[in-house]
Amino acid sequence: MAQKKSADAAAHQVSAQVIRDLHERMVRIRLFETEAGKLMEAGKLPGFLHLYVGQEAVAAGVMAALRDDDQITSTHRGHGHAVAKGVGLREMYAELYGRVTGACLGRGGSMHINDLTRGMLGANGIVGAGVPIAVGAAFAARYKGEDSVAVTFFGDGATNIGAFHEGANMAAILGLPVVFVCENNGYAEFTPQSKHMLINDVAERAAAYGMPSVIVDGMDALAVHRAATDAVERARSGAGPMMIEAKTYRFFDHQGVKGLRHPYRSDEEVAEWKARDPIDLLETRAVADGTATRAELDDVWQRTRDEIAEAIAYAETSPLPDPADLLLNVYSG
Ligand SMILES: Cc1ncc(C[n+]2csc(CCOP(=O)(O)OP(=O)(O)O)c2C)c(N)n1
Ligand SMILES: [Mg+2]
Repeated sequence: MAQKKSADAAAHQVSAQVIRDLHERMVRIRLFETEAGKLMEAGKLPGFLHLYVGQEAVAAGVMAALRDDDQITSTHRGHGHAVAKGVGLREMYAELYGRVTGACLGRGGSMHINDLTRGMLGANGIVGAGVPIAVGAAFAARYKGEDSVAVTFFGDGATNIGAFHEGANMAAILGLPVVFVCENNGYAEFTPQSKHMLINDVAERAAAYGMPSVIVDGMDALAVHRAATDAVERARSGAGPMMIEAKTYRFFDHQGVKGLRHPYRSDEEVAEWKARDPIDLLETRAVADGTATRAELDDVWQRTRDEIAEAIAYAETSPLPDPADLLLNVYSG
């Protein structure tokens, strides 16, 4: 089955508009996450926080290739996908705070953020569980005669889970419009990939289901965007599912902000990946080729900072759910 290394992203001809779009999505994710991390450190957020910082090019590159009516499923590390798909920052922060104005009315927290109106079918605390949901969404779209595509994001570790294999096989055999996006950050919690599978490239697993795959530099938003554009077009045209494996890295720990006392990653390894910060890479390229000036890029950061400060204030001043409503919305029908 075809499996190819992605061609040089520089050969990917995109408009200045797309580059600005990718940049804006990545900055929104970065600032959303770093501020969420500070709130967690300050003891303001209940629950867990799996930060997405470092992996922004994947969410941005894929989402910029989607239409609004395309649908996605996400993971326990899902804020980046939600932000990039256009879920409101106010509703997201309010959910992290457990407030009634949150995306799940304050009942779900970080790992359940969803917004069906934006095609965000949900983060998911069960590793691998988003895969069959996306397959079902793609089946439903085709059944209804719609031409939307479903994208499922999952980690390297998730590809050891049965749900991934069942979903991949079913999508392939039914020729469904699903794009499988593996965000290979090299670790499942604290276990390096070499200790949880015997292959280097998760993309090899696609071949077992007769699905083509491509491997991309997950720190390069343009490379991801190129691969996603191809895979989405292919799926939408009826040619079936495809897998993209994006090699990436998370800059924070598996969960939370502080590093472990006994680090499982060397300082050198972390520094090497941070030197390829996906936002720096795109900004350097954009300034060098004249797509944007430094002042224009700085303006994006400032506008986003203001928007985020406003969203946090909204969340903080929102009420907690009323205990009398405890049994409401427990089941979905
Ligand atoms: C079914 C299931 N098994 C185990 C866990 C505990 N767990 C949470 S995240 C995680 C690692 C997932 O690794 P990966 O898929 O690579 O995602 P990453 O955290 O690297 O983004 C595990 C084992 C879980 N949440 N669900
Ligand atoms: Mg991982």
